[in-house]
Amino acid sequence: MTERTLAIIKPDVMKAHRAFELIGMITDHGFKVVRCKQMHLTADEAEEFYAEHKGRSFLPELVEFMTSGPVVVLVLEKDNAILGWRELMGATDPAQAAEGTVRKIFGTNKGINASHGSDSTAASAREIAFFFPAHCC
Ligand code: 3AN
Repeated sequence: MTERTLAIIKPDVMKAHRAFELIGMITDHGFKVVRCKQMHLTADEAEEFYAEHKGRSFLPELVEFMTSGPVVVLVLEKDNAILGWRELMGATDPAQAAEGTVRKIFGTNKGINASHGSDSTAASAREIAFFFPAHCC
């Protein structure tokens, strides 16, 4: 079934000037990029986006990292896009990620890990609406 999922190219990849290399990897794997924008998240936006992690010890570090520079936010479309993008990203910790995955290639550690991907249908709907409200595009 054709699905849409939300991807974020995190500030580490942007700082390394490798965003287009990563987008090329995404399209080479058959994903269509149906929305795309660069933005610089505020701390409020990052906290709201990661609301499910409220109270976790790593949240302040995560918010600091996600607001440390621009990100690129994309909506990807493909058959089974949600699981497919999670698989292409690899494990949260780049050290545990399989060879050839985004986090293995672009990530540094569990916090600085190159990309985000929605983890369920409900999350993809919430996250796509968060960044691309219906009126905007
Ligand atoms: P994933 O992005 O693989 O779904 P989650 O949902 O467990 O991982 O965590 C969301 C984000 O929080 C991760 N992408 C990572 O950047 C950060 N994170 C998760 N666990 C840690 C940790 N132990 N230390 C630092 N950052 C973490």
